[in-house]
Amino acid sequence: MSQNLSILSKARAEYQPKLPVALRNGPLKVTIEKGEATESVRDQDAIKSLFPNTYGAPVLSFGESENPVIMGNEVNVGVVLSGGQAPGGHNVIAGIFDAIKANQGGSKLYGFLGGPSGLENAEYIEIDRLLMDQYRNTGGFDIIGSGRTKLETTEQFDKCIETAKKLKLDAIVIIGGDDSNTNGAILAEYFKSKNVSCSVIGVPKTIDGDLKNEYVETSFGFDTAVKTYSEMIGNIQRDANSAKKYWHFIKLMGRSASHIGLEAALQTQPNICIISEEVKEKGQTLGQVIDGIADIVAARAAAGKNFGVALIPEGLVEFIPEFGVLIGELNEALAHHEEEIKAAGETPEMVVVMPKYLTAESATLLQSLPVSIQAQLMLDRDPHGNVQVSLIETEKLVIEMVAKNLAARSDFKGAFAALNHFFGYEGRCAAPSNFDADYCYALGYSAAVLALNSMTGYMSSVRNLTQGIENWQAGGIPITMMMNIERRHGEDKPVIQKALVELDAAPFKYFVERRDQWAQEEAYTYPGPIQYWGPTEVADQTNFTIKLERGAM
Ligand code: FBP
Repeated sequence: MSQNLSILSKARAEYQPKLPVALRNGPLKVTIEKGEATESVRDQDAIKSLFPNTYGAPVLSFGESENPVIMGNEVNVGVVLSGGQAPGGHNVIAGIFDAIKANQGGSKLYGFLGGPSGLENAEYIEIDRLLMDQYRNTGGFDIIGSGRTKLETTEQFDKCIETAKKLKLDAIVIIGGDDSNTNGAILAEYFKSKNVSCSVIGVPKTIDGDLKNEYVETSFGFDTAVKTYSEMIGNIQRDANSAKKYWHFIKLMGRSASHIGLEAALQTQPNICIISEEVKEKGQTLGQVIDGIADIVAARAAAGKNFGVALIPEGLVEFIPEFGVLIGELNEALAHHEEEIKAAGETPEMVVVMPKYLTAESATLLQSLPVSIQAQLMLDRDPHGNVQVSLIETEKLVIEMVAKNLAARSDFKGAFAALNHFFGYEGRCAAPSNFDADYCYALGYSAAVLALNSMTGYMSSVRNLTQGIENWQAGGIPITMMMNIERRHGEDKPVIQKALVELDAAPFKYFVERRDQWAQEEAYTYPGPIQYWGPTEVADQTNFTIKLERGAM
């Protein structure tokens, strides 16, 4: 396996990620300080009963050790990449690789192919130095691939045990989002209950930025992805402000939470940015959201400005209460009356049949939508027959509805020429920023230290991220500590709490204080491309979200 290296990749391969002080002398010269026994964030009794072997473990903090270096034992570690790509994944693997090789040159790192199914079905490669060196500081997950198989059944767990035994694994590192880390914790508990002496350790990954809490300051990949989108948004803003003839509606990835949209807004200061969590909190209807956008378009037009930039989060429609009801009713109708609805033919004919299975409110909402969106809602189904919300072209929906809204205003005398964009895949595999390159390498290195010390059910953690790398604090957080019970697919499940945008937290407040000014003025900022070399205040910058959340600006 080899990859074609660009000039940047070749030069970047030379970059040596920086490590927190405690890890700089190698994995053998690390002390582990154990905190108090921990509790889950909520539902303590229920979580404790589900995790009798791993619940309550202490938070671990790594420190520098004065001990002389004695060669450690050889270990075998397996690594799996789970879910959507996020910049820096290769550096997590490099961190694990370098740490276990520094511990003992004969240690082996296995990479499971194509995500969790590779672990389940024992499809793997050994990652050697030659292979590893080609992927250092590069974006993507292509060294071993990723996948979205969920490891959640006893049968799957038993197959993982077979894999662990076959490869004599001391540890499995699961690099994933909230669901994958939840399942990692369940796997750790299962291994313990079966006396399988293989640790399971998680690493927080997702560009969406929704896997974070008091101990996990950010998920890796968010920084790079948002900087990439912000560069593109800045470029579009400059074009809009030069040509002065288009409105650009840009949908930004982020399946559920609006962290990406909010951070991109803080970096670029657009005229409009919708935050799904705010829409939900205010109980806004789609009509009200559209009205608010149209008001800004109209006010700018009145000032002679028929142009602007609006950011729309990918998950918006799911946060609009009436839309959630409509989607639920559509799923029900299609599940119970599929034949009749299908027999009616495709939209617009379907639209005539469907409403009789909907409440009056949902029928009205459906019929108010552009026909293309009605088709997406009724025809694009996932393998379980449900509406595929992530495929709804929200940016086009918004444009059509704003145009209709403006056309109905007798006092609107401006022009509304709108273009749509969707930024998502453009950022998920970008070459990691220095922040993500360093953070990921440190997360991987810490995961290896946890593995070498037989710690299981932990998430690798690096904290104090806004304080300069010399102050970064590496360690491990028990995954059960982040859990609560939530209703999923009709069942109560232990899950890691998803972190949505908090409306009383500093990043959102910062945005709210400025957005009215940004709406009417061209306060645009143009962040430009990620800088990999140069002054530290340029090349090693983190992002607004983490700085505001941590009180660092
Ligand atoms: P993860 O939660 O697995 O990190 O993936 C996040 C994400 O990038 C979302 O932002 C997006 O909605 C989704 O993946 C798209 O996934 P896919 O590429 O599988 O369609």
